Amino acid sequence: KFLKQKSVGVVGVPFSGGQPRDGVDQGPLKIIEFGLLEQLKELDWSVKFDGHRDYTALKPASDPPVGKLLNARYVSAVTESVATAVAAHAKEGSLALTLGGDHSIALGTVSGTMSVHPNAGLIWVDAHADINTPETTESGNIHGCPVSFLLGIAGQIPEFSWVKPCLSPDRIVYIGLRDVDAGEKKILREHGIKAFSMHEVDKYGIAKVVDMAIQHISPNLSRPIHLSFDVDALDPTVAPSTGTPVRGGLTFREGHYICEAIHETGCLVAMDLMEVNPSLEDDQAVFQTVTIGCSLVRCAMGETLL
Ligand code: NNH
Ligand code: MN
Ligand code: MN
Ligand code: MN
Repeated sequence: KFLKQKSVGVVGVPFSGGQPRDGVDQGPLKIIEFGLLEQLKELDWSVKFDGHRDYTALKPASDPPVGKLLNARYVSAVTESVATAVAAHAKEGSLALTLGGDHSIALGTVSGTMSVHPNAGLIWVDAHADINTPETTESGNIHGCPVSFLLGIAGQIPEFSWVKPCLSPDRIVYIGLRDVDAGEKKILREHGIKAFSMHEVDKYGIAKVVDMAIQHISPNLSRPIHLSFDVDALDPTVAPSTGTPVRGGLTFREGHYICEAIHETGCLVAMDLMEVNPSLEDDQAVFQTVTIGCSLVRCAMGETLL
């Protein structure tokens, strides 16, 4: 409906600077090695992949903390480049699929999507709200902050001058939250941001939750949808290889149901798959996490059970 053709532009972002654990930069490599691009071709998508990006040249020689923010210059440079790549795919009328990497990358993906689809709605599937501001962040890890930058509530940070507020509080909805910092709870409340935590998933069931989430950000399917999926939204028993696992997460089927239902809207214009870290846990855990990552993407892009 909002795409010009059944074509997907894949952006592989081997970047881990938004958080402290190495290895998450190997996520995109593993996912593509696993065969995701061929799998999407099987689903009749025309696939454009310009290779894994190399961001080493963007790494500043020195990147001292900006207030509490860690690696601010590096994160800013990489996410700006991601925004350009995502916007280019969106401009061509293709779906933009970004493979991370840590979730700070969404600063770039959502900016890129909104530059072409300015009224798009954002569905953020995550254990965490990632809405800390440079003031509220306890960790200084920018992967916990991208949403506040997108909303324009992060204040002016000269290092991030390229970021334009492109999201309004009524165009984002969360699913899967269960580890939200005190400062983030306050922000969610003050801005009236719609969030379905695991409590609501238990209470209403995933089908009703996804229905309400979609209706909130794309009433009557009137707006394009950007899906930002952090694998830590899933329970650690189904997606163990991620930097900040939190128990009590989405089941295998709940994760897939979200993607299937979003596909059915016909409104999906961009998807992020973030925080797959193949250096954490054993081989079996990595296999499980990469496998589920690929199958979530396939479901969002039209794979059905029957
Ligand atoms: N809220 C914490 C922070 O800001 C944790 C964020 N970690 C994530 N987010 N993995 O998805 O540092
Ligand atoms: Mn996240
Ligand atoms: Mn998370
Ligand atoms: Mn946490």
